Amino acid sequence: MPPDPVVSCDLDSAVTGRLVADLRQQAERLGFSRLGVTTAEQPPRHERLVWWVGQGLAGSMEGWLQKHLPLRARPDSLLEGARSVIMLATDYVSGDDPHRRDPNRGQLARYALGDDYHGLLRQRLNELGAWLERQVPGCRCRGVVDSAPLSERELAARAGLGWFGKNTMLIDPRAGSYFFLSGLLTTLDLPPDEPIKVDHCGSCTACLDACPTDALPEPRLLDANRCLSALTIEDRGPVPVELRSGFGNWVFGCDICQEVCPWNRHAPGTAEPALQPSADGGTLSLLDLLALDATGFRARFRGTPLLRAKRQGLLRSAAIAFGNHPNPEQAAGDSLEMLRQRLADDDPVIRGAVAWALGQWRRRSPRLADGIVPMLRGRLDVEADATVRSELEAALA
Ligand code: B12
Ligand code: SF4
Ligand code: SF4
Repeated sequence: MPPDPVVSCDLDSAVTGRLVADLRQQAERLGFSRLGVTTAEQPPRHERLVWWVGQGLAGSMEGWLQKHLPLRARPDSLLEGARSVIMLATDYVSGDDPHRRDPNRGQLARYALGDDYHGLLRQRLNELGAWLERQVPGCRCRGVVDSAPLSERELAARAGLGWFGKNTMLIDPRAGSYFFLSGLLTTLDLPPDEPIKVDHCGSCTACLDACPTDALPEPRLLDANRCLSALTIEDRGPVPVELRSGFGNWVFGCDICQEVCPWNRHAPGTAEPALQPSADGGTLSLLDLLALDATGFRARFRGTPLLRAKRQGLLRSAAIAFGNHPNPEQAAGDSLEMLRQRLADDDPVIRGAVAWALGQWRRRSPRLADGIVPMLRGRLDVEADATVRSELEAALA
């Protein structure tokens, strides 16, 4: 079948001015917080993205990002004849959990407290695209929310939705950085918005100073090999030992470089029901997490962003968070028995993380050490996996 003809949608400036004003209203009605328009030309600093991936700074996402670099350079490759990209911001922060600093509980990134945002934003993008296609018959639209290789942050910066903070987040001077981005490509030629030219970070370095794993070695440069967000959500396998203490009690994502940012003090937040925290609030009991088997994990997190970490990732991070507990004797109670059970988990990555956590407790509490050492030795007697054996030996050393 021949491809659809590319319908040129040149409108006169008075008509596009009215159309964009109506588009803003329609986007707001659908629940988007802000909107900016840019051209479908190559995103600014695309060469910087190529350099970043080439330097190995993308961590485990390197293969995926590398493969799509040519498409990222050409937004119009995602929709034939695309001339504009409408970038949309959706605020997501929703109250706060008073138990965030409770070391018996695991912290979740604020974006992940409610349902998976992809479904919500996709539905809104589809509605906005359908609305636009009705206004200008012949024009075509395609919505993207992490679903296609679009440099969302770069395009949103060019569309005036924020400036790049030193933490690499896009920050809106009125709304901070707790917002999702999504894009609507269109064949319409819409007047682009102006980017923000001022660097509002000034001399502040709060995010660089606060990052617990030094994942921001210099302003606007992130090393995904060290970022807790990548380590807890994307990465599989054992976490490098030297980064484990930086986890604190984060088990899914990390917001530290946003929490310390002064521009987030007045983040507007959202009342959207789908983005509100589930019954547990913004944290999860570490003990409950470690109790989950494969079926329990799927049932508990179906429809939420947490599924992405898989059981291995979430339980591995929960074990590391237990290992970082400042008062193991207070935590021990039921948790020590749970850690003993997980030392025999089917997944070697979870077994390894549990061995590390027990080693941390053993070192910090001579009282607990009496029970922990035989536990570790008993496991070492039967353990066949070489990596887990090294973890057990290190925990006993
Ligand atoms: C890969 C990815 C990650 C990776 C890498 C993050 C990163 N900083 O690159 C990991 C897994 C670590 C990650 C983490 C997070 N992510 Co993420 N991630 C993405 C994704 C899929 C691609 C980002 C990308 O292209 N990175 C490549 C690097 C090179 O880009 P960059 O760091 O942005 O670098 C640019 C700037 O630094 C800029 N730059 C460099 N120097 C200079 C100098 C000046 C003067 C200027 C102006 C600019 C500038 O140029 C670089 C090249 O583009 C996007 C979605 C998308 N499709 O775009 C979401 C996205 C960026 N992530 C998002 C979120 C919410 C997060 C987290 C907050 C989640 C969490 N709480 O755990 C953290 C934040 C960590 C952080 N500080 O960035 C949001 C960001 C929204 C916003 N307001 O910015 C996005 C847009 C997803 C979405 N659809 O909403 N993420
Ligand atoms: S998300 Fe956390 S680990 Fe990643 S750069 Fe920000 S503070 Fe550092
Ligand atoms: S914490 Fe300071 S340096 Fe970092 S992004 Fe916010 S304003 Fe910029």
